[in-house]
Amino acid sequence: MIPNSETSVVTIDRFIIEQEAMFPEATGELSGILYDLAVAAKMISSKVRRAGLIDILGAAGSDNVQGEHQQKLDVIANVIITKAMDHGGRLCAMASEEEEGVIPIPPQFRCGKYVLLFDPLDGSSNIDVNVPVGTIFSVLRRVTPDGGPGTVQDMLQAGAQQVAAGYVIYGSSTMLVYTTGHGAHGFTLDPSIGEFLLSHQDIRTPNIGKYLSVNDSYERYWSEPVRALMRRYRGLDMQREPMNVRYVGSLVADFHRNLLGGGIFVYPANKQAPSGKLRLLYECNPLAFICEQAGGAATDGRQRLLEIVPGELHQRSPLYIGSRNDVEIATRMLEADR
Ligand code: P6P
Repeated sequence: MIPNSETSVVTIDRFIIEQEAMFPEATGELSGILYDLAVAAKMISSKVRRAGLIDILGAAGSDNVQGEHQQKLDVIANVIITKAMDHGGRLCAMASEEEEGVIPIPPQFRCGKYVLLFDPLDGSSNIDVNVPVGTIFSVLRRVTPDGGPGTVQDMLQAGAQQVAAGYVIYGSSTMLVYTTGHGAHGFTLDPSIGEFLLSHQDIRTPNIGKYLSVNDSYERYWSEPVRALMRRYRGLDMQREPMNVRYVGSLVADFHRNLLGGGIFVYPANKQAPSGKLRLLYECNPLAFICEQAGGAATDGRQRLLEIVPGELHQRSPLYIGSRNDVEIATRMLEADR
């Protein structure tokens, strides 16, 4: 446990260095990726915090009073991450929810041994109504030979192969939560000094949740086992106490509340979306890695989510993620759906 008192605040840089020191074989490349992501997160946070002023400065797609062309914040966030990460020599390729194909490392920069997949600003449609939004990222070790450019083959790995994963939530405060497989740790941005400070070391999520996060406007499209499962979570089949329903329609915000307070986020398959809505590689997998590191669990309703071998970059997956006991109920009750 790294001491964290008023006199010895732990910055994310210090934490990363001290975690790396625990692994003599570490080369520092993964640490460098995390540093650079923390810088990108601060830059995006600064843009998101000013979003409310966009009407004064000019809405996305228009020119503002200074005649500057306004871009959508998720496009801006995508550029920020891509430019922050493309020159460090640690990545051989990237992939983004905002871009169809693999994002190559510019030829003037060295290719490294990792690939980065990310959703630069998930839930961005909520920005206009001041609901928290988030960035989600996943890091994999390349599987193609070191040295050359990375390919989509480096991306299409099961989530269990992730070497790091994390998210940033731009809420009442900006928090970065990440794991490298040695616990899940949260850092809160102190805007007065521009530093992420350790605030939630070794997060543990309660085994039994308080909260149920689901958009039940899709109920008529769900299978009967899914409907039965939701009745169980709501206590309607008298098998358990009802869970409190909390759903803001922003994945990172709903996931983060449930991670800290205990609960389950559910986005089932439905007749309109047979694979669900959420993206496996850069939404479901990174959150599942963090959730398992915090003692929780994640499934697509059929198997452990991190064992799914993806077939395409933007593949979707049903998602049941959160408190272990609540996910196990889903696994049991959805067997009939197999
Ligand atoms: P629905 C936001 O668009 C998002 O991708 C996630 O952040 C969120 O959890 C989900 O979609 C909400 O989807 O169908 O409930 O509006």
